[in-house]
Amino acid sequence: MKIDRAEVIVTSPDRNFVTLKLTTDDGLTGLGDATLNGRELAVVSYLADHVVPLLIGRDAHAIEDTWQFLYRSAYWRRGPVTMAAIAAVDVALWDIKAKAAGMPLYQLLGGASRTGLLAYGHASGKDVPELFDSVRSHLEQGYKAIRIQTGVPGLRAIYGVASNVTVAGNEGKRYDHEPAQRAPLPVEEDWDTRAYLTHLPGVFEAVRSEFGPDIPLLHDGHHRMTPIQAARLGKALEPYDLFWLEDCTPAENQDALRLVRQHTTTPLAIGEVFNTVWDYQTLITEQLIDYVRSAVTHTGGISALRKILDFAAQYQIKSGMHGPTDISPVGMAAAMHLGLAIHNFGIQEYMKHGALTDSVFQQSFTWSDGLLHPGDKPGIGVELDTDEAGKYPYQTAYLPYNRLADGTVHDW
Ligand code: CS2
Ligand code: MG
Repeated sequence: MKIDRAEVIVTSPDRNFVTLKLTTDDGLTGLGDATLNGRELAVVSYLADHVVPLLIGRDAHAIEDTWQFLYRSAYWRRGPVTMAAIAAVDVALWDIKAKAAGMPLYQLLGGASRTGLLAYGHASGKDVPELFDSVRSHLEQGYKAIRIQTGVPGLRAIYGVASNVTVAGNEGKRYDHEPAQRAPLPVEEDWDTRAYLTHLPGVFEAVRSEFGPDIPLLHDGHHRMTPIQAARLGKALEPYDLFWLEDCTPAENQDALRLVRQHTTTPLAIGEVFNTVWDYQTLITEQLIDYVRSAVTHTGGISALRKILDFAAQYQIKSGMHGPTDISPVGMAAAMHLGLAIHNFGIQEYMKHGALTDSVFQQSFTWSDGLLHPGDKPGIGVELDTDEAGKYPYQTAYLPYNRLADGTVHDW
């Protein structure tokens, strides 16, 4: 079975998505997500100009060889663009192989290790009353775990608080999930770590007293603290028993997490911006984290993320796959199949895509009683309606960036 055709499909229903569609000489098709939020066109070119020409005529069953060929023959290794492109090829080939076998992909990955995937959603509010409304809404939607993000007094616009984000043409809509804004330039947000560190423990005190001690609560520090600040926050949040504190400090310097780990027992999740196992090596071998945050889309695909998670399993570290709306329905489906099969599954991030996105991508996953399941259709269970996709051309959109009060650019 040979790869006969490879198409890079860019569509922007609710946001920009990049999808690779492979077709074999006997008519089977496979999809892979190659969406890199804010840098989508870089991956489009990497795929269209440098990968697609190499794929035509290759054995579609040779997934591992194709992965190794694309990784090693490029000479220049790693990086978000390269690994998103390789991920798209990898997932599309797994989709094809599972269709050829007549099985849902998770069966080829070892079969189901659980009945469904615990998922968490993003509750947010510019203040505590608005946050409470969002938590109640997520509980009503059936979420059994909830991420908590709020505004900080004195700060104008802040990550993760939906009401501060207005996507052009959607003014006034509440965007719980789409930080990338459709505009020619990135939007500037403001930040003050001291104000944040002072404010946040009181927010979790209020949430726990309103909603009780049992519901798993998560928080995303979004790379903004120094290690000692992260240690201080982790310690301050211990009374509120978080499921995890995410991206507490930039982790290019993996050793920085040693300092955080020394000071707090709050579980730590890191890795959504990582793209190979080498980004995790110290974090895993020294058990400096509790959850691997990578998405299939950003880490070289199912073949690569499976290896990372099997490595992490030896150190009692679990999966916490990234799943905001900039992971497309194809990327989400790949995550669900992998998450269902591995033993060390932890939790799956699940931000619901918009209606327009759902009209472009026909999905077969289920969401019930707080659990996701990829479904049992052969392959990954997603089809892309190319006519619908064609209605929504790419629109320039960037993630915001931060400046401090004195104008210094800061991690967003
Ligand atoms: C966030 C993301 O979901 C998360 O944990 O970190 O919303 C992140 O900001 C976006 O995926 C960036 O594209
Ligand atoms: Mg995050």
